[in-house]
Amino acid sequence: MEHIMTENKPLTATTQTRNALISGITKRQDNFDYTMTELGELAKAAGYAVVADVRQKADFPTGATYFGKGKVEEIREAAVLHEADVIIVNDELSPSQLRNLEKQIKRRVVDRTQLILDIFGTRARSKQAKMQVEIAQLRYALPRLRNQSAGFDQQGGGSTGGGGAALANRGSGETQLEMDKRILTKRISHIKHELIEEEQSEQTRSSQRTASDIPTVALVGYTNAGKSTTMNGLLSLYADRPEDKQVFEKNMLFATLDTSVRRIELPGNRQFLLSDTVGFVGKLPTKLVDSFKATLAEAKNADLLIHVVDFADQHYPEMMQVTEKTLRDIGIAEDVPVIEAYNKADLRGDATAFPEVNGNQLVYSARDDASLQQLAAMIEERIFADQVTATYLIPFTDGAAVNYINSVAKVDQTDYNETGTLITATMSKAQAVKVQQYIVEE
Ligand SMILES: Nc1nc2c(ncn2[C@@H]2O[C@H](COP(=O)(O)OP(=O)(O)OP(=O)(O)O)[C@@H](O)[C@H]2O)c(=O)[nH]1
Ligand SMILES: [Mg+2]
Repeated sequence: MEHIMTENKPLTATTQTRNALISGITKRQDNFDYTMTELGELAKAAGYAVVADVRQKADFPTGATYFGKGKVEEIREAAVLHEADVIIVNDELSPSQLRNLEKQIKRRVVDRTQLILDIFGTRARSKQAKMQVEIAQLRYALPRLRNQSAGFDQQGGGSTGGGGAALANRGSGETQLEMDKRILTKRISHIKHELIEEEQSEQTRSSQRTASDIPTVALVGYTNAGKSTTMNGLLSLYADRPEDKQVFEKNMLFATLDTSVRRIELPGNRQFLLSDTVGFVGKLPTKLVDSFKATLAEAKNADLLIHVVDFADQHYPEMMQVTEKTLRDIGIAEDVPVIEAYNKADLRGDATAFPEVNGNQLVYSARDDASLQQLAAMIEERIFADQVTATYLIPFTDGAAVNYINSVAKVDQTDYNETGTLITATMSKAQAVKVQQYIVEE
């Protein structure tokens, strides 16, 4: 079964750049041009050079071949002319559309779903992310398995798409196809099982966190918006421990696939946990969203979301819509408060002033300290909103309560009298409940 796994190898390291033709149907999408630009970016992220672009103006795809007859021929000719090895299509194709197109164009066809799965496959680093991506890839490949060769090279490109050809022939009794399907199905349930075990240990970790009463804040948003850069900026100003590592940030799509959680400590012992999450993109395959639900659990359980937006990209409104829709699909409660954080203000040509706050919106740059301080102040205002300030008289016999207050609260004053320690402190209601029997003044 190992040979199925090899599909996860980085494309660029093992294969030279392949030429791709990108293609799509306008349908009735307002933002069609943008989705094509993005398809080109996704292709580059997967290691392709985009050499041609063919579009069809139509309201609906043609059933059997997705594109109309004339357009299929045009794509075939353009592929020959521009020496494209691979045809990339802007939608998810049905298994038969994919097969028919490959037969007629005599090139490997990759749909948008496959492309995104490929990128995720090359970016996944942690065990959990790798398993999540592999499940999504296998679920995509299963209905697309087929008997040998459509008469062209199906290998390479790092995809599971032509999986049928990649499996060894074990012969006898079962057909090759049945055998391949059985192997894939078995592998899917095997990884699912492992993943559940992994997630359970993960859940224990995050429930331990909740138990510690520390509020959690999650950075969410479109890929490349600047979530990781924002996390790193906040870390460099407010890291609780110097050894807290910076997360990976890069100008590429899907730089982050794993959720990282770091502890931030604002002045006055105001701690919270900040998590950086996987970015979203238009038409993110539902299978992939499903598999990443566990990773995104951090966002789901958050007390506050920071929706990071690339304000320097003219398509930011569409990106915000996609993000909001994806969050709904994941089942993130609509009542979780959100800060809309319009990032990269420094890159806007129109001399946008920043940092600037307007209600729950912040225009800022993740590379600017004043901006990050402003963001921290907004976070503080929201997650520590239900704080109570009180004076506690703690008998000398309960040193643990004193330690607890010192570790979670913002302590305003400490005094001693003959019966115990008098502390005036501010902390969340949830924390205050634990020492409420000692309250002498509110
Ligand atoms: N000029 C400028 N560049 C920024 C700013 N914030 C982020 N960037 C750059 O934008 C690129 C993407 O940033 P990341 O922080 O990796 O984006 P991300 O949202 O984590 O992206 P994914 O992990 O792919 O979802 C990087 O090259 C950053 O250096 C900013 O405020 N100004
Ligand atoms: Mg990132």
